[in-house]
Amino acid sequence: MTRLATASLSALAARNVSIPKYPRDGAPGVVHLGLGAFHRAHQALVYDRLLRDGDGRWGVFGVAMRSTAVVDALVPQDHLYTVQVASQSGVFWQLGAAIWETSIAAREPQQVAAAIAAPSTRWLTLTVTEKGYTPELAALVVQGLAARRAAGLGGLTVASCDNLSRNGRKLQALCEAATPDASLVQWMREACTFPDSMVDRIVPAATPATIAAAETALGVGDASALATEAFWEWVIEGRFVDPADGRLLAAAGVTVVDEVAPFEEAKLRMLNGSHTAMACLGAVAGLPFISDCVGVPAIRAFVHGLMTHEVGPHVSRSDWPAYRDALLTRFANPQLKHSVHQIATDSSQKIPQRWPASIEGGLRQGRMPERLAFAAAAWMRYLRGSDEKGQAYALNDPLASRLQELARATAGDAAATVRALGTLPEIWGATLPKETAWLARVQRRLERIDAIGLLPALEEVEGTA
Ligand code: CS2
Repeated sequence: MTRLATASLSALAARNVSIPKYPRDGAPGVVHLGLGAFHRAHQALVYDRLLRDGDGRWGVFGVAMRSTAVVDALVPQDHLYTVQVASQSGVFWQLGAAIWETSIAAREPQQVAAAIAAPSTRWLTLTVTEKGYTPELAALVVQGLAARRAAGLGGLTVASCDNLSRNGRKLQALCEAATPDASLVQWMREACTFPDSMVDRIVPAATPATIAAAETALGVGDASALATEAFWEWVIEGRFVDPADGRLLAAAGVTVVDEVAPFEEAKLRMLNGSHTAMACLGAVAGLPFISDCVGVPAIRAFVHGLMTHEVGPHVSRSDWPAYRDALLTRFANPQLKHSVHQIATDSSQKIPQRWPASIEGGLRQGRMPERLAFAAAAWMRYLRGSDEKGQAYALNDPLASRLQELARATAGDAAATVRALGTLPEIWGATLPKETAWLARVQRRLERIDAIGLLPALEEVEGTA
């Protein structure tokens, strides 16, 4: 099988894949940190669109933070890859050509800093996951920015695109804390911008099945092939070093706004909050994919009820009922093999962004968030590391060993589990560990899950909520 590369592009053209005509050997204008599936199927395709429109400044220097796998697959393919886009109206394949150079931060930090400091670079975007916002990350960014300043170059638009609320502000604060040099901090404030942004597209981790589908559909081997949905959204705060970029991004389909918070809040709590809930339920019940979860009527009713009664009423986006309905359709997309274990990865870092605000919102109004209590109990059951069918699975989480130890040591004693896991401030915040009625409800749900199984226990929630 011929491998996808510049030399084999005619094979793709013969299969009706649109081949970009732009040159790919110029100097990249964007450095992107976090070269995962999400970036390749989302922002890199927005940059591809800008490049196709004739603006050569959006080529990407893509940085994998640690793993070498993505770069190893892309390099022999001249950094080309294909994306299968699946919606109700059918499936089509798209070629991603915006990534021009790559590097691995853990192996070649100097190359990454040099790319940030390159004269052609105008933007720095990041998808490094919730746990990636470390002092080491900030040190790398600041090293590159400091070199720009020393060389007399302009600043960058630095856009965090992770699922964190106020992600731009957080990254800016982290960068400022990374240097003792007050004049550099001042320069970052004056010469750079750190807009908040919300990105959305469901992109499952690549699977051998997607790679096989690419071979069949396209007649070339693509070790980087990805599958995604048709929907995508990028909402960004209109603070750019070059103000003209706002208009360019808008023309490529990006939503440029004054205030990202309402979009970000609805997305984190409704989409991601439902995802994490389904991930825990599905992992415990032994349902492999999100589409399997929403295919179970009780889980679908649960997610609908969760968004309708426990999340939607506390978000500021007034069109949330339509957003909810669209999400349920997206979750049900049978083409997306979105693994519950992928989403359950790093739950300790995700839950704080996704659940507590809704729980606290309900409690403040005197309403017990029954479904979130069930989700919290399911998470505690999930941490034991094997499902109800007896299948063991690995926990992937920076706190995995501590959480699993607590979950296992207290298994069978729901009160002890909730005392151990329901009171961790790094996950639940300052308030919820003291909400005794809430903790009692989580305990009750965990008792029922253990007594009769997750799906029967779920039916009881729908009966009472
Ligand atoms: C998911 C997200 O893995 C997860 O935690 O909830 O990656 C989700 O698919 C994206 O945020 C959708 O935009």
